Amino acid sequence: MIAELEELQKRAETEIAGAGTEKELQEVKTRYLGRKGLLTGLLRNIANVSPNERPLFGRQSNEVKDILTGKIEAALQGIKAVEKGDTLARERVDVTLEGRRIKPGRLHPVTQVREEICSIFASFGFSVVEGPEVEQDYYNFEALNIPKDHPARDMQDTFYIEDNIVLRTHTSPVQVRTMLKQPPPVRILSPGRVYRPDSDVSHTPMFHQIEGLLVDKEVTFADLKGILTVFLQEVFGGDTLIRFRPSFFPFTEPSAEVDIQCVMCRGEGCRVCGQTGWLEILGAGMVHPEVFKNVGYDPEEYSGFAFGLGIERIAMLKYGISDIRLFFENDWRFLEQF
Ligand code: 2NL
Repeated sequence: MIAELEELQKRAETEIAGAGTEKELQEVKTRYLGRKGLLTGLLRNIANVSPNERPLFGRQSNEVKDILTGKIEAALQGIKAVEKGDTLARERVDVTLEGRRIKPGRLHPVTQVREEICSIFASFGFSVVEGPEVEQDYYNFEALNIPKDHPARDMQDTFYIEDNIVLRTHTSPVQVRTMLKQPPPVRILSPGRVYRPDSDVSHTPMFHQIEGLLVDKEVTFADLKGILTVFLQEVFGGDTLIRFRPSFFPFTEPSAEVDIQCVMCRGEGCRVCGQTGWLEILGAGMVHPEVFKNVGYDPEEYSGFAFGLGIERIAMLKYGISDIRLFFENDWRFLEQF
C-alpha cells in the first residue's frame, strides 16, 4: 500500500508538471485529490493495511495530500504569472510614440467675417443684440414703415409661417424691439440669419445679415458717411475708394447705397463689377421719422442712421468667391481655405 501511495505521488507530480493551463491543473487536482479522486480512493482502502502500518500509512497519505496541494497551488501561480506576462507583452503601449495629428477645426468664413465686422463696430461703441428668427409681421414690416401694399410684402419675397407670422427678411425687427425697450441713445449691431425665397449663384433662401443703428441727439448724414467709410476701409483696406449713391428704403430718409471700388479690377471694369468698376456693398440711411414715432422716440429731438449688409456678400468679395452656395455645402476642401 505504501508503495502504491508513492507510485501515485510520482504520477501526480509528473502530471502537475505537464499541465500547461489552469484548466488542465484543475483536472489533475480533481483526479487525485477530489472526493472521488485516486488518493481519496486509496485512503478508503485503509482497512486492507495491517493495523501496525496504519498510522504510518495515514501520516504519509496526509503528507502526500499536502505536497500535491502545495505543488498544484505553486503550478497555478506559475501559470497565472505566465498569462499575465503574455497579456502585458500583447497589450504593451509605447508611450513615447508620436500621436496622430488631428486636423483642428476652424471658424466658418461667415462666422469669421461676422466677428471681424462686430469687433470693428465694437471699437466704435456698438453692442451686439439678437432676436427671434420667426417674427411678427408688425416688427418685420409695419413698424418699419413698410406698408401693406409694398412690393417687399409680396408672398414672393417673404416666407410666411401664418397670416401675421414670418421668417424675418432682415434683422431690423431686432432694432425695433430694442428701441421699444430702451430710450435713446442707442448704438447697436444685430447680426443673424434672415430668410427670403430666392435661389441662384448670389442668393440662398437663408443668409446672414448685419444691421447697425445709431440714435442720439444731432446725428447727421455726415456721421453715417464717416462711420461707414472708416468701417469699409478697415475691412477692405485703407486705400479703398467708397461712393454713396442716392437710393430708397421705406424705413430711411434720405437713403443711400454704398459702393466700394471693385476689389477684383481696382476700378478698371470687369465681369464681377459688370464693367462699372464699383461693387454695391451695403444700404443705409437716416432713420425715417415714422419709424421713430412707431417706437415712441421723438423725431424732433432725436435723429439716427441705420445700415444693413449681407455677410456672405462681404465674404465673397473679400475672398473672391463666385458662388454663394459654397458657404452652405460644408465641403471641407472649401472651408479649410479660410
Ligand atoms: C438694405 C440695407 C438697410 C436699414 C437697413 C433700418 C433699421 C431700422 C430703422 C431704419 Cl430699425 N433702418 N435698417 C436701413 C437702411 C438699409 O439695409 O439693402 N436693405 C434692403
